[in-house]
Amino acid sequence: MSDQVKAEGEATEVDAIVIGSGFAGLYSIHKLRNVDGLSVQAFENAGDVGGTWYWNQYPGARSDTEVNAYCYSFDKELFHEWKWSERYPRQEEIWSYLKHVADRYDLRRSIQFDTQVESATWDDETDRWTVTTDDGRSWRAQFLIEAVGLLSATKVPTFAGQDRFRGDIHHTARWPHEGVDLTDKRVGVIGTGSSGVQVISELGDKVGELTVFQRTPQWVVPSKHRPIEPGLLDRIEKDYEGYWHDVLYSTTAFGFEESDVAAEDVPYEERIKRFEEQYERGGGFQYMFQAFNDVAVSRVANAAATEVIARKIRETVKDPVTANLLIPSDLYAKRPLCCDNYYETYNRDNVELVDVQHNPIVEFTEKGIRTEDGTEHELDVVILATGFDAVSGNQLKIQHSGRGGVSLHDHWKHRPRTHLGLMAHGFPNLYMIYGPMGPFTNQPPLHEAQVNWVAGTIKHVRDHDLGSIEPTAEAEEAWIAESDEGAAGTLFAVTNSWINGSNIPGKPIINMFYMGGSAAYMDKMEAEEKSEYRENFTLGHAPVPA
Ligand code: N01
Repeated sequence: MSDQVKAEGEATEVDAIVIGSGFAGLYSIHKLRNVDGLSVQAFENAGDVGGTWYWNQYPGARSDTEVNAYCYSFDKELFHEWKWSERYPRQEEIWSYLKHVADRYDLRRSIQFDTQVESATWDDETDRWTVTTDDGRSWRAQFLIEAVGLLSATKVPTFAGQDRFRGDIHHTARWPHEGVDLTDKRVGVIGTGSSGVQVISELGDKVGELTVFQRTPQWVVPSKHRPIEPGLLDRIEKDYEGYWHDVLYSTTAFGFEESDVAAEDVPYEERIKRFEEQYERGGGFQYMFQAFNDVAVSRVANAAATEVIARKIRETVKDPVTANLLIPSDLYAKRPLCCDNYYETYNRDNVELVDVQHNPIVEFTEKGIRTEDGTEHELDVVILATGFDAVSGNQLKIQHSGRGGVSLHDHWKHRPRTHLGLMAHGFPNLYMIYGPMGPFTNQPPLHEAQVNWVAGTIKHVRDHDLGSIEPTAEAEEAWIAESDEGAAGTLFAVTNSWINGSNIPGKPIINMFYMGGSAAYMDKMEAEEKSEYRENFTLGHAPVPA
């Protein structure tokens, strides 16, 4: 089919609508339009492609996944021709890569930028979604692919008196593209997750004064950033399919060898020794999954992992009071993070750590931030590194009306509900790339795998003229039960973070991931495909063909 759109009534009709143009959205457009020949219209609320890497231009932003697994795999030529310069590339480099991909595969002509999709309404008679955008237009398509980002809807807390602050306030994930001159400024950072840790480590020696408002410390290991291992990318090219197969058929899809040894099965001294060695090699997911295989499930393994990090914090941070404040009291069971120079930053004379767990922020003043002890911290700029309404946040910004007029808000009132983290019962032909109860893994390889699976279902529906595909209520229920059971066996389930929604006041605190690992997840998708979607889906209005 051609790439042209055809007008029908007031809405413009295409085969598929894609929302988002980050890693997943760009590949969706390429796969459906360039490879499978569908007409595709994409919408992007940003001014350019890039998704996360468009928005997160804060100082110090970089990937904490090694780049050999943080890129596309679908085209070996692309892999060969793009020369990454760093093991953990900076935001600028990843954004350039995604812009290059958009140009190389001529994707921009299908994307309308600066456009927010406001609603999506399913029509059972015609098997079409009608999508409205904030420019007042309507679009129709049989298939709707939402690649709206797992960590994209920002969490922006409002503090008393915030409006009267005379300085500037910037969220890390909405960082001004023209940059912010922080030279010699008095800068406050609220939040010490991945974003905060990166920004703090970057700014220590660049600003006048840095005040870190920490509510909950996180376990940080160094990334041990270094150039890409010489010859690594060439070696990957020599067995390209084998390499990507191994990435996908691992637990985390991070592209490193994962341990098959349980820390619980080795003596204490051996446990500590291995974590010490792993700490020196650097990398957050590596620290959690490369030394041993039970850090996320065993309290014994977890305690050994944190014992080593706590010791390193004490060795690194000269002031013992500050060191103690930086040592978490909870488990090592948030999304593991890594950053060089983080704890060292607190040894600088111009850096102050304020413990807002025990001495909370009371208000913003004209000059800065006042904490409960009465101290007014004078600031020129406040950086909110306060994170995201993760996983379901962006999906719920769109007003979905599914079969029978049921809204996604209602369907997800008590919790997000999906089958495979991809589709929801009552919402035919709607695909959520990396939606709730999707796999807890490195994302780009799984984005591709999910989009390929989606394309397979679309082909099946079109080839058999079925009109629509949708998971059954039973399949959705079973997937939630399986995901919850798997997650309940992990320590993530008992640790507060965005992973279970506990960072957003009022959001249901509930499992939002399939924790069975990438390989098991791939098997699940393949099984659906092999059964021609007969087991867990309703195909069209008719009973599933025998
Ligand atoms: O967000 P977070 P993030 N008052 O939710 C604090 C990915 N990512 O943007 O824990 C005071 O982890 C909050 O404190 P608390 C990655 O997957 C990747 O840093 O709620 N503090 C916490 O310290 C990551 O896991 C990369 O007590 C408040 C912080 O803000 C995910 O994004 C880089 C507060 C939020 O931490 C999210 O990371 C960046 C308040 N009212 C992000 N509200 C890389 O690849 C929140 N906080 C490297």
